[in-house]
Amino acid sequence: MKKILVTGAAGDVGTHLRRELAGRYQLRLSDIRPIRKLEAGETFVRGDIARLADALRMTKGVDAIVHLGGFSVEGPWEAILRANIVGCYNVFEAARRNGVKRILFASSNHATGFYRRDEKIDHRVYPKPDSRYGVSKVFGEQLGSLYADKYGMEILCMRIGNVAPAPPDKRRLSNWISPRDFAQLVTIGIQNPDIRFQIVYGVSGNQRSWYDNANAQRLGYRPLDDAETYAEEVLAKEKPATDPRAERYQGGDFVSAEIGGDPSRKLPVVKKPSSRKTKRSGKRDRHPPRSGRRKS
Ligand code: 15L
Repeated sequence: MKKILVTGAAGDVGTHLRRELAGRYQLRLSDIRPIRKLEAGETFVRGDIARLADALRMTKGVDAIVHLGGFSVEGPWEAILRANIVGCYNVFEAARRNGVKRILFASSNHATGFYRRDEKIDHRVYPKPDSRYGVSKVFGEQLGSLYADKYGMEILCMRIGNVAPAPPDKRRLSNWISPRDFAQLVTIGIQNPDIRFQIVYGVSGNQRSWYDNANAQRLGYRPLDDAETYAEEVLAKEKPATDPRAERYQGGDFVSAEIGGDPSRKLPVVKKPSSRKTKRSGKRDRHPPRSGRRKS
């Protein structure tokens, strides 16, 4: 049975994953916080990924790593830097030194949170992070790209939406992922022999999805759940939006956090060297160009 390290295992996502993967793998759990109750097939290594020595200890002798550890929402730069930049680097570098080839990186929908909700994006779009947190996820993806190309490591970046038993609000009707669908994606990430460097969206098969998740499907992902099952209940409870920007962009309130000023003010016009005219009005397009694509 494969031995899998799950970093950040004490968090919500880690807790769902432990339950879903029980019995399928030997799980080595790590976190900066203690995990008191271990189930059969689990071991625990306490440590801080911001320390390379700890990361080396955690990653020794495993077959693959599910890297969930780090700061999981927007936060002060020092916290993001320590956990998500230094910590992420240490996990990748420790894996390389210990000969662990495969890493499943918990990226986030906030790596592309500044795409509008009326756009459908795939894994090739240029990142548009909506926060320092989002920037740190883009960093992790690009580190994965480097380690795949330079050192032959096998990296799956999962741009995770919201992992929960049910979608909590309207925004999450588009980016929710059920624990069992997340576990399916993780299992593909561990088992699929063809992964070199891939980006997928960690979302269920939601009718209101903002994502073309064809890349995940190509790797074998067949989500079982759809947030639409909960739509009526969720929309009945939904409070009116307080900020039009949070409503306009996929990242929600990660987008509007710290912008300050009048929320109804116009969005900044992005100037481009050569002016682009819209077909209908002949006026300059106010929005940034759609989907600058990642080179393959
Ligand atoms: C994330 O990346 C966060 O880790 C999680 O707490 C949620 O806020 C999620 O995104 C989301 O966008 O719903």
